[in-house]
Parts: sequence; structure tokens; C-alpha cells
Amino acid sequence: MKIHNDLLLRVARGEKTERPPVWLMRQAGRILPQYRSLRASLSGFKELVETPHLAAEVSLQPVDELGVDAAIIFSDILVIPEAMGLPYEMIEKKGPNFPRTIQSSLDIQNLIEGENAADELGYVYKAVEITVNELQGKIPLIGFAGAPWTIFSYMVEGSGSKTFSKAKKLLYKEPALAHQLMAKITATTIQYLKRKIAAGVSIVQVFDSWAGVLSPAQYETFAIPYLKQICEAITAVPVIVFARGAWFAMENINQLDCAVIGLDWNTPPEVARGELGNQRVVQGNLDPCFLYASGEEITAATKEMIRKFAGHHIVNLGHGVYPDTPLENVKTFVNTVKEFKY
Ligand code: 1CP
Repeated sequence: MKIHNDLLLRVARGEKTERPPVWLMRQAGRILPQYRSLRASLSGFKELVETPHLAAEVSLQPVDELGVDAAIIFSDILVIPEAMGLPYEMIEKKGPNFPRTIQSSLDIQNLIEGENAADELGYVYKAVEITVNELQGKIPLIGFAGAPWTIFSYMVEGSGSKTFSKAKKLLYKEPALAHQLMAKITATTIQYLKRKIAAGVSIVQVFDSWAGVLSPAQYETFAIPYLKQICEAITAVPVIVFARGAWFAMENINQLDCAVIGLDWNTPPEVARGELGNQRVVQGNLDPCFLYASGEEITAATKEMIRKFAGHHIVNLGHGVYPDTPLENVKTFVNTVKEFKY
């Protein structure tokens, strides 16, 4: 389908544009009153994720409300462990929990992988089809998956963690097993992203949310090779790699065959440009907490960020928008970008 506002895709392909595109990680979610009221009428988070027309509705809410340059399909990275055989629960106000986790070689052997696992996620592909159909080519739809290391950490820990010490322990104590698990997650993720692309997403983002807990050597050994496989396997659409906290691995990430590098808010634009060069397409990276500041301050900081990245830049926050961010401030951020001219 022809996309009317394809600013995001043009920038991802390395083209120069009149202004940068803008979208926000977690734009489909609790910042929007429409989301909160729909969510309150349901049994829980999973009902929303697993009901395609509802997931589509929530994906479209920020398009109408905020006027962003891209939609992201409403889902969660945790659908992958579930499709591989480890179901998750989403506990209100606490977050994800896995009743069963990976503890042994046998647990890894028993996992479903690749196309068979991707086959389990028909509700996601259906949600993508509905959303693309309803967007009518207005803007592109972003598909996403967790990076293998981030998915691995949930499968081993069973929930979020401050240290991820159980998952990291496995890397140190059982490196061969860790590679087996990483390989299965990667094979599944590749099939899953291909199916999402076939269903209609125009670009994909890989979230390595827990990259920053690994040592540089662990990241190079256990994360980069699998990100590389994903980047090489996904050729039909641009790939954005967002590895949060992985400033130490910037050189390795720069060598990945991905169209865009996502930056967190700890990375100063001039440092990123110094390491990546002026032509590398980057995405980010205003501190999400900046959106608690005044409208004037948000406008000034956003413009300054755009000037510092100096092109080949997709505007976003340095991580997901926090649920209690005033909606007016999110709009100020988006509108500042839309009014900007290089
Ligand atoms: O009740 C609710 O509404 C739950 C809050 C929520 C939402 C809105 C969760 C639970 N997931 C989501 C949606 C979601 N998750 C999206 C939607 C699309 C968008 O960005 O607008 C996306 C992209 C994700 C991806 C995701 N889930 C990541 C990677 C991105 C990131 O923020 O780093 C991670 C780490 C998760 C796990 C997860 N899901 C939900 C929570 C609370 C968490 C994090 C828990 C933890 O700290 O471990």
C-alpha cells in the first residue's frame, strides 16, 4: 500500500527530509485517557493484546490524538516466550510474571521454536492487518520484538529484575546452554518479524531493554551475534535496533546491518555523532522525564536536540513515555517537531 506520510521510512532509508519524523515509544498506552478507559472495561492487559480489533483500536489512538508520524502495533515483547511454551501473566501494578521459567537444559529442549512458535501468534498478525487497513496508508505501522537477550532475561528470571543476576549467572556458568537458548529465541523472533511484515508493518524495532545490565564482553558474546542474525534476516523493511544502556557497545552496534540505531537519553547527541558519524540514521533521545517540564522548556530542548543530531534523525524519547506524563506536554513535544524546518 502507498504510504501518504512516509517521512519515517524516507529517513530510515537515509534520505534527507524537510523535518525529522516523530513518534514515541509507549505512545499506545496509559498516557491516553482513551486507552485507560478501554483498559478498565476489560479483564486485563492480555485481553487487549489478544483481541485483534481492540489491539488495533489502541494502536490507532495516538495517531488521532497526537498526530505522530508512525503508529506502533499494540502488543508486548512477552508474546514470544509465551509462543515458545512459557506463558506469562500481567499482574496489575506489578508487571509480568512467568509461572514457569528456564532452569535446565531439558527446559530449553522442550521449547517450541521458529515457525512453529511464530504460528501461535495469529492474533498479532490479525491486529496488524486490521490496523494497516484502518490507517489507509496515512502513516507507516511499526512492528516490534524484544531482542534475544531481553527475552532471554525474562525467560530465566520469570519477571523484571534490578540486577538480572540469575540470567547473567547462566551466561557465566553455562555459556553453551545460554547460546542454545539465545539461538532458539533468535530463530523464533526472525520468523515472527517476517510474519508481521507479511501482515503489513513497514518497519520494525528490536527492543533490547536490558542491554545495559550486561558487561561489554557479555554483550559482545551473547547479544551482538544474535542481533546480527536478525538484522541480516530481515531485509524487506528497515530495522531499528534500540539497545538501552549499551553505550559501551556502540561500535559493535554501528556495525550491525540495521537501518536505524535507537539511542537512550544517557547518550549525548555529540557523543553519538562522534562514534557513529553524521550519516548514520539515529532515533531518540530526549529524557522521558523532560516531558514533566514546562511547555517552553520542552520546545527549547526538543529543538536543541534536533539541531545537535543535525539530520538523519528520527525524533523520539530515550525510552518509553511514562504513564503520568501530561498529555499537553506530549503534544507540545510532537508539535515542536512537526513545525521544525531544517
Ligand atoms: O496495564 C497496562 O496497560 C500494562 C502496561 C503495558 C503496556 C501499555 C505493558 C506491560 N506493556 C504495554 C505495551 C507495550 N509493551 C508496547 C506497546 C506499544 C507502544 O510502544 O506504544 C511495547 C512496544 C511494549 C514492549 C515492552 N514490554 C518492552 C520493551 C520496551 C521497553 O519499554 O523497554 C518491555 C521491557 C516489556 C515488558 C513489560 N510489559 C509491561 C510491563 C510493565 C513491562 C516491563 C516490566 C519490567 O520492568 O520488567
